[in-house]
Amino acid sequence: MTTITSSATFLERKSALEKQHKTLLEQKNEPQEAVGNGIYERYKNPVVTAAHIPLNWRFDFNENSNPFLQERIGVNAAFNAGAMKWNGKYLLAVRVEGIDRKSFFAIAESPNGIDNFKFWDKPCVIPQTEEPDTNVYDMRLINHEDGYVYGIFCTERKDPKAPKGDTSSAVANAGIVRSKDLVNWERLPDLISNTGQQRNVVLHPEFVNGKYALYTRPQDGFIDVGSGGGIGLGYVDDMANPVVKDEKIIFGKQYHTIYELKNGLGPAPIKTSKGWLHLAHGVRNTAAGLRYTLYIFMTDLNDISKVTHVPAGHFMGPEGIERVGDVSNVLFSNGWIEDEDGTVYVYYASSDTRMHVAVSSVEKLVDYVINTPADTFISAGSVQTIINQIEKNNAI
Ligand code: M1P
Repeated sequence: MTTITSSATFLERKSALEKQHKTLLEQKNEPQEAVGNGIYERYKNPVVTAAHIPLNWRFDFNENSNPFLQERIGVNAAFNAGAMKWNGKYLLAVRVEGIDRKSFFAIAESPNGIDNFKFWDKPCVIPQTEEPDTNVYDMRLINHEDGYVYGIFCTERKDPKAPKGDTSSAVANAGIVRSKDLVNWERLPDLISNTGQQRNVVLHPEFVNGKYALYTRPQDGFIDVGSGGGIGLGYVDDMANPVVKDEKIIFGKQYHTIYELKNGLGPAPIKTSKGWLHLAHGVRNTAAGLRYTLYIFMTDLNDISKVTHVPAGHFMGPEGIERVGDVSNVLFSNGWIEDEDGTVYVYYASSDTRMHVAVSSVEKLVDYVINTPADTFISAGSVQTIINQIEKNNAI
């Protein structure tokens, strides 16, 4: 590591900064463990962090206006990225959060999906609706069969009904953009649904009976989902007039599970010969605050409202350094990529701070979702599940 003293010249600082940044971006990544769980391999280094943000977004490199080469625009975190393969490259639509608390989207691209992620020249410019977004985050990228790439994200604005003096209550809804080149985005109206607030809205990649199908997450308040919640499914005739009809909960929250308090869909599902594979997050409360873990479930190929398989417990929970960050004890994913050979890159963020990758395959994930025992919802049931496995092993 290059150490730079306070007496370093402008040029010395610039050269050291550039060297440090290049080293970070070109750092090779490798799997964490020699023998993992057989389901996925976590990779050692985060794939994108705040430190990956281009230097010219953060520093004014004019010595006259910035003689000390100070960082003028700070970045706090880079997390909750949508993902897709595009022109042979692995893209992440990263939620970049400035130190001013504002999140925005920026595309980072890698040649191999596991390292060497570099941001495109400029952050994404998202056109505004009549009522500007105060904050935008957590974009899902969906390559829909209608020929557009959709970006569905959360748009947050101050709650107009908040009592005077309440300067933090907000209203969350789904913002919608679409593009054919991922550079020029067309803004469509925000989602129109019957619930007060929506977050974690995802578009199904195929038409269902000629309609767009949207996974939703209705909620009563900004943080609390209230008495409703759960992962919903509804239909829209025209994305240019996104009125959700027939919204029904297909995966509700449930007592004493990892999705006891709330849940939400991650990226758009992957189609397999056995059903649609879904990645979601589940939230439970603990004495140390909310704990977010990732779980997987499968829905029927011909009836996407029917959940067919749900392994017990989490698919991934926060480990090691992942446990700590701006919002600790959180794993969140809104992006995965299925490669042509069936490899699946699961991009997940830890503790609202940084992005990681875990690598699996469609075959492994289907095996996991179908053959992992389901939750019995009581301790005695968990014990019986273990005894069944011991006896099966004894019989070999
Ligand atoms: O802080 C954890 C996550 O909280 C929200 O997710 P959810 O709506 O499911 O509770 C989002 O703000 C998400 O961005 C964040 O990572």
